[in-house]
Amino acid sequence: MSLERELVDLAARTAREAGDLARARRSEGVHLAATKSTLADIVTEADREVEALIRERLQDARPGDGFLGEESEAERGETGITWVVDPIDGTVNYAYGIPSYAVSIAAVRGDAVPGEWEALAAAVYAPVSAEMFTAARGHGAFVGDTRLSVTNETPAGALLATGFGYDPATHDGDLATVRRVMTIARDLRRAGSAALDLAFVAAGRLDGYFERGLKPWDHAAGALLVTEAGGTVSLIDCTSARPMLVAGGTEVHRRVLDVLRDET
Ligand code: LIP
Repeated sequence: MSLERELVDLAARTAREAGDLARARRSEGVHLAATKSTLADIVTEADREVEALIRERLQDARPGDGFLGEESEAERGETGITWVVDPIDGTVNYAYGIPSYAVSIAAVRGDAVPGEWEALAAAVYAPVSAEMFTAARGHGAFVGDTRLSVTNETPAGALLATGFGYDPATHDGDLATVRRVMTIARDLRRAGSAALDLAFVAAGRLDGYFERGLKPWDHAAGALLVTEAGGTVSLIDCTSARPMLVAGGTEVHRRVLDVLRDET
């Protein structure tokens, strides 16, 4: 079995167990553990418990790998492989009882820096729909056993998704960006989970996605789903505090980039 297939099998097994724990905790009632960058940037006790489970399972299976997770200390490994993990992506949805949240687990080779790493395997598991999105580098992207493919034709305009950060001071600028991108869109969705937005682009349920200010764990797995489904993903303005991620079929990706570049 190739390394990529070994990693994706481990990622999927772990994501499923972690997602089922998250769903169980949600049914028992969610407890706020802390706020982070702003009052809106929350972490629940379930976020921390789920990440601890993921970390333990991955460490047991592959001791020596690195780990970069949203809720715990980063750890450099010695195998050249780092796990990039968002235990509950869509945390605010999760806290409010909105079912659009997912466990996002990616295995990357090289430094755990977006744009520098080589993503090898990805699993995005949505516990409420029980949909498991997976990709192994060079082997395609799937939901369950169904192969995924991005859209290419958008005669009525592109169905796009985006998101907004937790800092209200950034909302005005992000809305100005939305206003510009809407010139090439048929409509816009804002579901609240970058991992699921990217999985939906890979599945052809969205034509494209753009968002400024994502963290590495928000997009590490979803970006591989998109590229293994035939799409393109770019991270621009990388030197800024809030890089912009753009994902889609090649034509939609290009058109969004063109609009964003006209903005500057
Ligand atoms: C979330 C992203 C979402 C973004 C939110 C937040 P979290 O990640 O998935 O796309 O709009 O601001 O960053 O905080 O739920 O892991």
